[in-house]
Amino acid sequence: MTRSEEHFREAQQYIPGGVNSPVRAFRAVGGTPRFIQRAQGSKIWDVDGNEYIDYVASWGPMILGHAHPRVVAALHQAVEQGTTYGAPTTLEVELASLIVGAMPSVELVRMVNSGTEAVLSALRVARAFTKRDTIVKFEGCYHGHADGLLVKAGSGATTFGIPDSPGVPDNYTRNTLVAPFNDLGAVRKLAREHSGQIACIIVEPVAGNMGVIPPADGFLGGLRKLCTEEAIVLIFDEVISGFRVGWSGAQGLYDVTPDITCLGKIIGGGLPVGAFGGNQEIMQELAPLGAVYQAGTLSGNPLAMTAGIETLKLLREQGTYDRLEERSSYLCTSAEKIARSVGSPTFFTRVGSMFCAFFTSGPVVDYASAKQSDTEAFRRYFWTLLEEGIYVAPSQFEAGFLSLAHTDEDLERTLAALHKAFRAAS
Ligand code: KE4
Repeated sequence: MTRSEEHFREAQQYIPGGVNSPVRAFRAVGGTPRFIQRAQGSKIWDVDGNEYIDYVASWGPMILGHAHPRVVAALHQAVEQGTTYGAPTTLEVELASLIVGAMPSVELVRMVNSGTEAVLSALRVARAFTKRDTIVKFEGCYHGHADGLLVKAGSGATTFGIPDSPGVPDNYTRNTLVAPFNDLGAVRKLAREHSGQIACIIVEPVAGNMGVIPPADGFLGGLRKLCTEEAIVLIFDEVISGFRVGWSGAQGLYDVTPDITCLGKIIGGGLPVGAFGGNQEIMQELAPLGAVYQAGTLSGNPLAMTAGIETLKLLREQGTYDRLEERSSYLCTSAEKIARSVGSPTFFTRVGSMFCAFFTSGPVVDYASAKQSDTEAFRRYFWTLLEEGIYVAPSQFEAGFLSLAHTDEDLERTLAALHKAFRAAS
């Protein structure tokens, strides 16, 4: 028995399914999840001493690579000053100013402790601001596990085939309308049918929870136009894409400005952080300025702020996104050639350094087409890669991520392993 198997058996005695987040349990691919001992740069090591080149990046945050020396040093210094005070600190102001400077939609930003918390808070503010209750989301988009959003969610919910989670009362989702991603006509139809009732439309501007699906040309701009015409709050959930696809996220890349932006992952530099921000008019609804209540014991805590500040400062340095773009393009273009050479029906998508290989001939443009993927072929692909020391997400419906720490050697080793993995999948 491997140590991961031993630890997994023990973990299941104390933790539901042995994990603190379902997708980590490897249920979609079978087998035993690897218990990770440590990580450095582009590598992670499991408790059996196996080394892997990591393309999960803790589901997105680790864009610099793991344990970046500047982040570690800053955390060492910060922890000597105490871990949390429950009082204002200059660190919160520094991270907030970095976010305001980077994100066109954000004039005021509130820190929270997860992406879920950022989204549920943003929905509350949007409903208060518009005095409307109905929200629109997109099938296959995942915005965390807040009750009203667990409707045809992506990520683990898709992996588990639980489009609607038990435990969510019907009246919690009665106000949630769902449209297919990239289908502007469907959204316009909902807006007509529910005219004057829709508080907000929330979208992952680059879908990252049903695999990676870029927005169709005109989709985001069309949502912006519709929301402006109907006085609907447009929320970009940039928990993944924020600071991933560019310094100004997807809103900068596609030049479409939402009313509220939700962030997480990268802005915490590997510590628990979420944030939501928007223009002054909307954000002033929030206590203590306005009446919308939202709070958090550890919101803006010094350690998470420190890791986030150091991460963003490093990302702001010249050429980081050009380097990520160039290397991600090389990896994915080469992988596509390999898949074609072995006759593996795959459809590749990529935006910046987030990407996906769907095991279907495609095209993949929304949840329905993503679900055409052959998850059995994906399972064979996953396990072949893992045995070759390449660690990708244990689900077809997640994103792959490249970091600034991945070396040329990492990419060449990965491409060699992909030859075997695509053969195993086909
Ligand atoms: P958290 O509550 O997990 O910090 O963030 C929720 C969330 C919100 N919005 C988007 C676009 C997200 O992708 C997420 C969380 N992403 C998943 C991975 N696809 C987290 C991994 C997990 O659930 O363990």
